[in-house]
Amino acid sequence: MDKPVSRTDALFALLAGLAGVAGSFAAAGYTRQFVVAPIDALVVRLTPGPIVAFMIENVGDQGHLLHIALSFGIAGALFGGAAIVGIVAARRVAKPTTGPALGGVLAGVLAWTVAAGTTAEPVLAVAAGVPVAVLTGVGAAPGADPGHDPSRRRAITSTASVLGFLGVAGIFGRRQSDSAVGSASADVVPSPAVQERLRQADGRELDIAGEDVPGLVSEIRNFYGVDINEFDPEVPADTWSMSITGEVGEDVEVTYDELTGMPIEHRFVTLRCVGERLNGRKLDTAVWTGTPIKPLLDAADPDGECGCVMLRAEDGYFVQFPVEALEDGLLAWRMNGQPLPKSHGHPVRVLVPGHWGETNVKWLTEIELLDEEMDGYWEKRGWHGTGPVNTVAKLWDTTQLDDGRVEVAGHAYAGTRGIDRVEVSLDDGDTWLDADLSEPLPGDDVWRQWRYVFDPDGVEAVTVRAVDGEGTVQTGEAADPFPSGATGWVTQPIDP
Ligand SMILES: Nc1nc2c(c(=O)[nH]1)N[C@H]1C(S)=C(S)[C@@H](COP(=O)(O)O)O[C@H]1N2
Ligand SMILES: [Mo]
Repeated sequence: MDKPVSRTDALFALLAGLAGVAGSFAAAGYTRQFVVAPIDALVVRLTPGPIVAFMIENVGDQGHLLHIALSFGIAGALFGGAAIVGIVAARRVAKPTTGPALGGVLAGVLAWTVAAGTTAEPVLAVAAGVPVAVLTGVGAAPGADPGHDPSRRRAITSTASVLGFLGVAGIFGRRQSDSAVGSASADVVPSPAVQERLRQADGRELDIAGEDVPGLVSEIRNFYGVDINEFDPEVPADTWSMSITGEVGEDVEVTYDELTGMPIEHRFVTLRCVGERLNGRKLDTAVWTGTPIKPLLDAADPDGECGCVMLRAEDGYFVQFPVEALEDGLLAWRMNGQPLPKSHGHPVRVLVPGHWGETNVKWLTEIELLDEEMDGYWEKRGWHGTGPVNTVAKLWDTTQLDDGRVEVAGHAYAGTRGIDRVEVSLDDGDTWLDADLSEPLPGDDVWRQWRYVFDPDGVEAVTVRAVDGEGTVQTGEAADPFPSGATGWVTQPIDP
């Protein structure tokens, strides 16, 4: 015991760290009550904008693994640190039995404080504190068997126990995750009105041979997801309410029951994320059920000087844009006839026609009318993603047909400008040919499918571009997603 902290002590701290995180997971599951969740939220919010933009553009969808790994590490280190404090304190007491017991209790209380303090869940925090306390006590106890290397034997048994504990905690934790709000709800039968729209979309789909082009309505499980949370907010519908505040004649507050009692609309609406690559897949469409936002706004009687509004959400997200854009919006609580899934904003989200995904606030809590423009969450980080979407034609599938010809297909989207036509070039942009286009679906903000079949002889690449409903051709000038959304034409090489 020359060094204040020996290698065995460090091993026990590591085990305590693992066991504390596992204990918290066993009690809370992969939810916001899990000790890693608030730490991760903090890590995400503190990461500088340029790093976030770099990750979105270059690491893509797996980027979240980096911050979640860091957050697991921080949580483990905090519990491990508590164990070290306990072990050192136990040595100070220098009584063979009471020392380790006191050290264990001290470490347990510290670990409990960390878990309760970060998650605000004192009851669930016990599940992190107890394993840390036990491992600290064992780690601090002097050896009982003089014939063997006592600390080594204890270390081996403890490691084995912790591994076993991790397994059990994993099972319990998974069960907790599944029962979190929304995710456990079974499919419901969509209302007849929604079913009719789903059939309508089905009927207007092009006959595309390739498998990689989704239908005109995306399946919920395939619908892209983008938000600032590793752990989605859990907001029960019966406790939800939303307020319209700030520069208004009258504050308005609505509960879920009041909202869903208002006039109902079912709309086809397409969403697209400003952060996606030119030919990326953060573009999807659903049938959304909700109520128009306009009557609620009118009731609040906005009189702010900037004509702008800040939307806020349960996860701390906020975004600011013109009230005018919001006036055509929908407050939605169903997606393809299902209750809005947790990951898409349960119980209520906003849909703003034709604007980038980031204005479509999930887990909405507040609409604040402003006097002066302010940056939203992403704008603070350098993005310009609150305006209308860029026009894009995606080339998501290239398929060799049985007769030797080649089919290219995808979706085209231009927000509320609509899609007038999609053009394909087989000669590097010299000449353009009209692609087949799916019949438009009703609504102001819906994508269309396109398809083109050609003889690949002598063709090296296919380029595609859309022309919007105002007659404007999708710009051929290439730009990265950051900060204003990708531009350019999608080109795919054709294998000879
Ligand atoms: N509360 C909240 N709403 C949010 C976000 C968020 O991080 N928090 N992300 C926005 C972004 S950037 C996009 S692209 C869309 C994506 O919606 P989806 O996940 O339902 O596809 O949600 C928007 N709404
Ligand atoms: Mo986005």
